[in-house]
Amino acid sequence: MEIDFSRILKKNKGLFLAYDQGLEHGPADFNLTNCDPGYILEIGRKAKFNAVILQKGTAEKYYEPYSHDIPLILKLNGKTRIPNIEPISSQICSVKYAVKLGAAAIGYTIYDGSGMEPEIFKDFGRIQEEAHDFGLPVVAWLYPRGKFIQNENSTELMAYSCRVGLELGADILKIRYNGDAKGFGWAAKCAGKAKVFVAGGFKTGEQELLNMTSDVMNAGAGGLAVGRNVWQHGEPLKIAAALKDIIFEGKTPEQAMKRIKQ
Ligand code: FBP
Repeated sequence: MEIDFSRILKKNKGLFLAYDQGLEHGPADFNLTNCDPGYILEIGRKAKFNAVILQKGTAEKYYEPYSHDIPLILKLNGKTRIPNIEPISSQICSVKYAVKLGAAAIGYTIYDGSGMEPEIFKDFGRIQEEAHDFGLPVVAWLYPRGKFIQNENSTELMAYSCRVGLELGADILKIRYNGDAKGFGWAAKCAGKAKVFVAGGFKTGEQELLNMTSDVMNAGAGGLAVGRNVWQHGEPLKIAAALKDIIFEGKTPEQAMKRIKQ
């Protein structure tokens, strides 16, 4: 079956709003406002993100009223930051159930290089085929982690993660950017026809975020899947508009900054 990207990408590009941090990091990322999934979905709707990324539980309880306004990327696996074990993110939702919840794509975290890699790859192989049978794009978080990884931010591993994602059959690869624009260009080449998206990371300064977005877009990224830098921002709609200016309109960080200052 043909993979349908039309619900989550515009001109082959996208800006996704990530909100799975409650499980991954715990409520330490939240305050009284952004701990409410309804607040995040309102940002997603008003700022016209291309998709929101949720876990099963938040999608079940909050997504339905927004289902006509913002496409859903449902994360099928997850873990907390608590156990000190080799990284593995367990599957907690099936592709079939994701479809039932209205997902336009599914998300899956792969810790490439982890001692649990054989199990992770086996599970991913299965869900990738199931998702493609429904025509759903597969978004893979590719994070090199675990006791065998010496420097998870190396350029070599950034490119290796991209190649792993391509060869495992992911359609969109969500990786961390290490600040090396030339290396990112090589990583994007290694991803072949898979699209490379960049995670936002810890909340940084606006200028830094816009510069990063511009650098990766110029180096071949397909967009951003960002969370904290938007929903921890005092003016999430303005920061989203600035990111869209760079991703979809090719504006410079300086031009995009006007969105925030206006
Ligand atoms: P942020 O933009 O907030 O960094 O979110 C991106 C993301 O990939 C989330 O989807 C995920 O919950 C989190 O980062 C995982 O980050 P890590 O494994 O580095 O703690």
